[in-house]
Amino acid sequence: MVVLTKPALGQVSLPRPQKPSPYFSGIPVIDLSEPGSEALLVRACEELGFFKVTNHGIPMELIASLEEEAMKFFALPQAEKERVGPATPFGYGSRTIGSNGDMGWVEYLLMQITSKPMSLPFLMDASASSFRSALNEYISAVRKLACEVLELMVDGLKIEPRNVFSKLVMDEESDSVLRLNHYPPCPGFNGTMTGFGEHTDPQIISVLRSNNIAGLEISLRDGSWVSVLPDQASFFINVGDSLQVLTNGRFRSVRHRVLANGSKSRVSMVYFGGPPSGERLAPLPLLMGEGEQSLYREFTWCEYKRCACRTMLADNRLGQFEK
Ligand code: GA4
Repeated sequence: MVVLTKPALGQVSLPRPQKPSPYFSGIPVIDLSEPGSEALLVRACEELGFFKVTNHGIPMELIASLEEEAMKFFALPQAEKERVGPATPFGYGSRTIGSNGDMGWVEYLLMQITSKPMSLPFLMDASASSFRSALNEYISAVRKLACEVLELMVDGLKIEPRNVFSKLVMDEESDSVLRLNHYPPCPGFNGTMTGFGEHTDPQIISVLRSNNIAGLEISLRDGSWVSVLPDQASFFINVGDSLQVLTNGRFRSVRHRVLANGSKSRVSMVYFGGPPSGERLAPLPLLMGEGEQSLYREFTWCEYKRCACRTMLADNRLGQFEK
């Protein structure tokens, strides 16, 4: 472990130095303006649980304006950022991730998305009005994109109704989250280290956008790790654990991690579309072949989330819910 002499993110020792994995040229690219993308999309969910979408229709200005607000926030003095309150579960966090002692070279703002006004009190201040409106616009655009993608998946799976997945993230009670991450430069450190350790996303779908700095890595079926070439104009989509359950393991929840680059700031904005708290997570009967059994025992999203927040990042959390 490397110890900082002049700490940048508080008094800390750095997380493990890491070597970046090779770039992977096989990330599926789904052009949403092209008819017939449903089949490609289903294949991507089955094989990788991860793909990129282009021609998504979200204006670049809307994305840039939230990125700018996020950068302004992360550039504030530490004491001011901490005034937002700790991310337990929602607020500002730095270095600690979740509640099990995981550490990363990252600071973040974690916000719950509800049908009510913004959940973090500091966003209600008059001084935060431009941040608030950038967030609201971004969230509604990205939620719409998540629904469009979920509906294309259903088309590709040849089942009905089209909104069988999207209705869960559109529900008034949907338990969704927006996360703004900043992987800051690290003075005096030359290399890469753990920014956000290996994990899968517990929700249904994650829609990720980052600036042009590399760092995101995904795990392929054979367990090897590859780097994802950054693309600030596109969105990356992750299949989450809940979608893996809804499809009885046909879609694959992707393991991923982020390496922090010691010299350049990486900013990512991630929407996690989750089901309503009380929703029972079970494979869709329409997706079950004859005589096919559910791989999972019965559980609700609320139960799963409680367990997900306690479990080590690298664990196969879903394994605990398998039959
Ligand atoms: C990953 C996806 C979301 O960012 C998140 C994360 C959550 C947290 O930061 O509290 C978790 C992580 C995420 C999965 C494993 C658990 C929970 C950190 C962690 C150690 C908000 C979520 O829902 O799950």
